[in-house]
Amino acid sequence: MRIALAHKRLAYEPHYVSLPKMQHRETAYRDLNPQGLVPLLIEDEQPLIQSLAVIEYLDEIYPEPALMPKTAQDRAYVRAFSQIIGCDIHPLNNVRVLKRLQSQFGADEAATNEWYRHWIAEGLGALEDYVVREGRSAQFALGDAVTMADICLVPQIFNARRFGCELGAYTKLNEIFENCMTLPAFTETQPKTQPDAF
Ligand SMILES: N[C@@H](CCC(=O)N[C@@H](CS)C(=O)NCC(=O)O)C(=O)O
Repeated sequence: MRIALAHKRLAYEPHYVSLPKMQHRETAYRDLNPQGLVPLLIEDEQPLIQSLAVIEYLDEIYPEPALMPKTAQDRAYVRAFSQIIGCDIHPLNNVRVLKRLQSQFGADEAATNEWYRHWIAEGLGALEDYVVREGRSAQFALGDAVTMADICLVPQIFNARRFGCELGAYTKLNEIFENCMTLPAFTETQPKTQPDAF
């Protein structure tokens, strides 16, 4: 979401919610997001949740530069790409899931990392095949303009690197990642630029 805001050059006031300190589970935060998950955007006193919904909202209200393509076919592709990450990869490797593996099933750090890497390999492997089969990508996931798909891919690659995943096989995804990382919207929002990054 921060990448979308940066890409559209939208000013906002950041508030940091610490996951290690479990601030996302505090009542005050849950009053805004009953799921107790980040990110959250408040606009006109209205809390907006779920990254993909918020990115599409931003694109509707602030259409330039567009993050969703013009044709229905391309939009279906961008949504499918984004949902492979946001709905099928990320939820399996979210902090609360990894913690639950440890607390309920006694998984140690090695087993947890193995779980993480398994779902990355399965998810990104399928995504690489999908992008190649579709043949719609060029510099970015769809052609030569940034879309929601790129905004989903880059943070997932950063996260996978943090867990030491082997990413060499994903030629097309790596190319897209490197192209994104030449743009200020991506470099200015990468994890190390966040004051509360851990
Ligand atoms: N589908 C939600 C997922 C939100 C989510 O899981 N965010 C993570 C951080 S990237 C989180 O808050 N994790 C806290 C936890 O798992 O306890 C979205 O796209 O906004």
